Amino acid sequence: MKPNYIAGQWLDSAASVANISPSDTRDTIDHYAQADAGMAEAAIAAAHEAKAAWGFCSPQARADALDRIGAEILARREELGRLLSREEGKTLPEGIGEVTRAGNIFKFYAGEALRQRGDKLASVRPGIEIDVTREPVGTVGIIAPWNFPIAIPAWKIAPALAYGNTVVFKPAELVPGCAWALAEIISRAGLPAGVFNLVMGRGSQVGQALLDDRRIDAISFTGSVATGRRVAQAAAQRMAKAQLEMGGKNPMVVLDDADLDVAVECAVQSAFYSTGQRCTASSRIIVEQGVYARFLQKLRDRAASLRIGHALEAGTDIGPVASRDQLEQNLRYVDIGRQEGARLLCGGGELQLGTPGHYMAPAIFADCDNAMRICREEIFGPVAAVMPARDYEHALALANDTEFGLASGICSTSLKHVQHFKRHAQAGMVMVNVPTAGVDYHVPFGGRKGSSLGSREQGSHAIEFYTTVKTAYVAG
Ligand code: UN1
Repeated sequence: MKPNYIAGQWLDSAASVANISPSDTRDTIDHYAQADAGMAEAAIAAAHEAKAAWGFCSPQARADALDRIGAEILARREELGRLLSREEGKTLPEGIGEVTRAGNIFKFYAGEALRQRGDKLASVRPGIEIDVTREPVGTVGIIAPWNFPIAIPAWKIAPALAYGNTVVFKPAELVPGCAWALAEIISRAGLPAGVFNLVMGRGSQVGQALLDDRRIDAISFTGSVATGRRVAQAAAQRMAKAQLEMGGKNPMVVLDDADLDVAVECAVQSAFYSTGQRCTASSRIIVEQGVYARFLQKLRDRAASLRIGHALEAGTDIGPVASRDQLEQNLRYVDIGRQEGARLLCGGGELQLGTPGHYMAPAIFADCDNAMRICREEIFGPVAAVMPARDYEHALALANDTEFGLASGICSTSLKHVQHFKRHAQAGMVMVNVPTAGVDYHVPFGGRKGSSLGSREQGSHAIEFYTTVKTAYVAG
């Protein structure tokens, strides 16, 4: 059994869960300890105790630790990428890519630890000086989703540690493998005991303890809208700082003047790669009427060429769905789309392949209406809803007609439309002639409306969440 890591100790627990590959349900990766609320409490106490040791230490110590962690992740990217693909189901190149991203994130924040600046201002009163500095927010509870088993933990844990916070990390129940491997690397990086804690377990036990305990000063969460809402409510109840990344229903607009090969590639990558399991996936493809028929034909041909298969098999383009529950949800939405009158162009069914896994043929619905549930609710699977638009203005209106606002894409060669779209898309991120999914690691990530709450993740903007500002007045 792989144990939890609390107060610098590896701790077994009475309960454990098996980590099973979605590519082949006969393949058990390992068994992982399941903490109860008591163990979560012990981790919170340890992180709380360790606050001073880490919050006041030299930034050089933080930079060195983060650099060591990043270097080891990068050195082991093939091995960890394999583990990631095996447990989550994204393809091996995607898995290795994600691990590389995680390593780079730690390296980036190693540098950020040394770049903490403040402001010095003249007071309006004579003889007084003011300085404005940042301090760690304290102990951070990190709740991560299953679709990026190492990159999302990295982009929360690395800035938390860089800016001097202590951490209690609860990974998603479905993917403890990468979380455990990451914790094991962090455990050897020279942090004082209690600064970083791994608590694997159920949301109702471990997650709830993080929400309720006053010693958790801030909570960073990525996951579903429904859980996000509960996190926001619990945080507001006790005035804890919260940062939430939730769903998306991201549009990809294709105008008549687009390079259609680029547009089809952007659509296929955004909608289907990583099996559509990204909050940045394009699930609404809005196509101007002049190219509508041609675009659909090309999209269908390209989708037909995708190889669905075992995540670790060379040549696989799309791996399995991550779990049986998720596959069932996807199939339910395909039924809903049919009942709503959308035209199923291809895919949408479960596939039986050489190994028993959760395989699904990517689905393309044509002639969708933006009011349909398949255009309004996040499915989180390889299901694309294509709809026609009369002109650019209509396409923009459809793109913005959603309760979400994470990423918004456009494929066009018109500078005028691209510039207008960049300014008027109601989303935290705009992508022009590139897929909506697959972001850089050193720039802000986040959305508007129902997609996100709180300040941005990633890049130097992460400092907003992981620090608190102090204004000091000093009379000489
Ligand atoms: C990406 O598209 O590269 O859960 C990142 C998610 C997002 C991350 C997407 N928070 O899918």
